[in-house]
Amino acid sequence: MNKKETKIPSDVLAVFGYNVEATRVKQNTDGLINATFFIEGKDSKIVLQKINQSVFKDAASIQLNYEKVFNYIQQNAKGFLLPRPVFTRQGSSYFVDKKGDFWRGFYFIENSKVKHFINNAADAYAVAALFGRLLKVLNGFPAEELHETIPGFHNLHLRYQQFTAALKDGVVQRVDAATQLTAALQKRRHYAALYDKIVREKDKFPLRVLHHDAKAANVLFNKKNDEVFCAVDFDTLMPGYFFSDFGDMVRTLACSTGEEETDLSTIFINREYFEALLKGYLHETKNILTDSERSLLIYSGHLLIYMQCLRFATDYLLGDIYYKTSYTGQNLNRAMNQLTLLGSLEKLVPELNAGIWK
Ligand code: GN1
Ligand code: MG
Repeated sequence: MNKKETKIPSDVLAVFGYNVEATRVKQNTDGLINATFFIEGKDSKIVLQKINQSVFKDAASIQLNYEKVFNYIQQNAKGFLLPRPVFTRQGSSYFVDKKGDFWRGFYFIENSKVKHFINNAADAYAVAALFGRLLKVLNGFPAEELHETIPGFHNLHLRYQQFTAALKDGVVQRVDAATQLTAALQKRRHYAALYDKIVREKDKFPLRVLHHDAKAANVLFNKKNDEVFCAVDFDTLMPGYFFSDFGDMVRTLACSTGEEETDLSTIFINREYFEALLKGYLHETKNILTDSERSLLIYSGHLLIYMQCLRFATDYLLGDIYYKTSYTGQNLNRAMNQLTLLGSLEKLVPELNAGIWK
């Protein structure tokens, strides 16, 4: 999918309480799925987003999930900061415009900034503790009450099937150009088998509420003291398994460089950050996770990086229908980047106990 500039219709601004003349609009180009804007009016600032409805087929379910969880946290974990949704004049947390586009907003958190990369282990610890706390504060929330905003989102079995189907039905030249990548992915099928085992053993691996996009760019830091403020982007908040958030943190915080890097020789897992993530996450979750979850936690990164690699590879094979791209071959490069990262993690955390993959 090619990146496109999006304009905000004036009725959308109006419904969220902004007057076109008195409002400053700036587009944020981060993010591979939704269109994001900073809106600054006379007395308030919000982040307004147009939800990608080919990815989120039932966009309202995102808002319903978020409202439930937001209210639950307000009542049960007051000090845990979350972005406050903006309600329209009609009292809804979203608006569907004449074209059918789906809009929603959050109040901007003053003095906040995003770090696409962290530069010390203390940040890794703090971000992991934040997502650990999220798991902890939602431990009593009934996971089954949440919609699966993207069905099968972190279902590695399904992601492997989609990849296999793309090898069969994908663009022929692309299938031919990616043989090195696809062979490496097929060789690592055991990660999908580990996922199957996790799903089968329901008592050992209970369904939980996870963020499902626990990456560096989805955390706000305080500009003044550099401390972690809160997590953002809860669109994929839904029922899932223990490995998702920790795995995405390994993928995006313990890596030497970002997923757009094409010089593969610069991509590796930083051991110090990996260990800090583990300490930070366990500090908050050790009394919540089951013994089985705790013992597999160090393989979360393997599962998530493998899944991300399958997803980029699948999108490349199918002709770039899901992720935004700005050049041909970008999804192939992203997949090669993730495969390299996975190779580095496999060296750092080898399969200590080969039995776990069975
Ligand atoms: C997408 O929307 P964004 O950029 O936060 C994707 C994640 C991927 C990520 C890779 C709904 O996240 O799952 O890990 O790109 N979100 C969706 O950068 O597919
Ligand atoms: Mg996201």
